[in-house]
Amino acid sequence: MVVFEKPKALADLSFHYCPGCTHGIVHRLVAEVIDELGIEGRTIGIAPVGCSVMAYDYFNCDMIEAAHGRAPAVATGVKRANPQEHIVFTYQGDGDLASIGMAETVHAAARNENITIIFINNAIYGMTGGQMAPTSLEGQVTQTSPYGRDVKACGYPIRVCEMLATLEGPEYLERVTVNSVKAVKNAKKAIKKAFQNQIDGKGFSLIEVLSSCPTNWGMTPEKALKWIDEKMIPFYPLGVYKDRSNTEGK
Ligand SMILES: Cc1ncc(C[n+]2csc(CCOP(=O)(O)OP(=O)(O)O)c2C)c(N)n1
Repeated sequence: MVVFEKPKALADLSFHYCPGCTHGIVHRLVAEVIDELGIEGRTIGIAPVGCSVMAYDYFNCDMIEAAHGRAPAVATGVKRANPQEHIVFTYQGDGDLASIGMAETVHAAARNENITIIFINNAIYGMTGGQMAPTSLEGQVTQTSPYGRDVKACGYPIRVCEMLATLEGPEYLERVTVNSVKAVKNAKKAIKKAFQNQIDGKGFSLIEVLSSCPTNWGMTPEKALKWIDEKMIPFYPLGVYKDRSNTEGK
């Protein structure tokens, strides 16, 4: 009896990500969801710039490369070109989504574009060597904040889900993580719902995944997973920030 196999939506390749990086886990979850929803033939992924730039090698569905931060704009075009058939997701880092691409993110959310966004928040610019990101925490040591992020000089970290939740547009916003088995299961549920929303025509869904970057955080993979619990979650609480379909208690 087969109890465990690679999702069909993932290519039969080894990931190039650093040891302990959680990009691979999230790739797998997205691929499992594509398999389970039976949408591989109609799914198009948009990977912009950052460590996920090689994602098109790993997913078996069609993939498009977007300029840094511009994935929601490209996704908008691809989705609107054939809204019945195309299932479109973007896969973006925090430097990408919350810095250079913040305008695209906010306006796609405000328009309630019927797309799915997977937002990898690892609190740092991974691919370029660990510079401060818009989501780097106060006091966090990075290549460009060697004495720790000084909010007087660099501003405060941005909480994307909370900010987007102030807009009327978005259908569904949830923040999850993948640093434990329980968390991974929950992340998959959220990612599946975000794709299902699109299939049901409900609109803009964004799943923020608190992720690790042991290489640029200068930690072991194990310590990095603990750092998510100890440092990231207190500032970026997990949970659903908006779910228009859930009218319970309203
Ligand atoms: C227009 C443009 N500006 C800057 C860069 C350089 N650049 C490449 S990746 C990156 C940061 C990516 O960080 P993030 O989005 O957080 O993703 P991660 O690598 O951490 O997964 C930057 C600034 C670029 N490729 N294109």
